Amino acid sequence: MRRLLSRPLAGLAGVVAAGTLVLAVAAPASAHSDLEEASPGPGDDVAAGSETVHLLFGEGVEDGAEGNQVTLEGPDGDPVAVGAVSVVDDGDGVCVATDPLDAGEYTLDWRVMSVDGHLVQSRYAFEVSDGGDPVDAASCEDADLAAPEATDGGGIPTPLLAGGGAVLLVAAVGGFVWRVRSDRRS
Ligand SMILES: [Cu+2]
Repeated sequence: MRRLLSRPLAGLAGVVAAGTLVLAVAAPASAHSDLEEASPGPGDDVAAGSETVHLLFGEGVEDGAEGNQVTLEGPDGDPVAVGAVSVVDDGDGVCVATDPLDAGEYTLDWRVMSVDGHLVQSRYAFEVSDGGDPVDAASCEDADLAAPEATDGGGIPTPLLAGGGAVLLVAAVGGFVWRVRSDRRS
């Protein structure tokens, strides 16, 4: 009798062990705050005049972390004013206020500090049109969202832009001097 029972039990133990192994392997990949839902989301077509973005993550976002940021690039690559990130959904989601969006193609860059200490980021594109769907941002309604603030575009720090300009200027002056010299030689 004991033997008859022990076989199915051993089989069950094997299944449990195999399941634990699968979970252990899968765990690191799901530990980050990956984007699970968004509105406007990737590939969405939302109504012109929308002025809220809601992102929902698979794990908590560190409230008030300096790394939390959403930037938005509008038609023709123009930066759109976006407010500071508010953490909602008991820590799993974020909301930002934007200037009212005109029709066109948009690229959204998000970056958040996951509660596991990892900075995660990605980007996606969506469309805005007169016939688009309303943004689903119910989670943002009770949040006291920061007013949209204009950025200097693309989230690139100003010193880097200034540095790039200086390099271009040096290259231009260098090229001019070289041409003058080679003209004199001929
Ligand atoms: Cu992580």
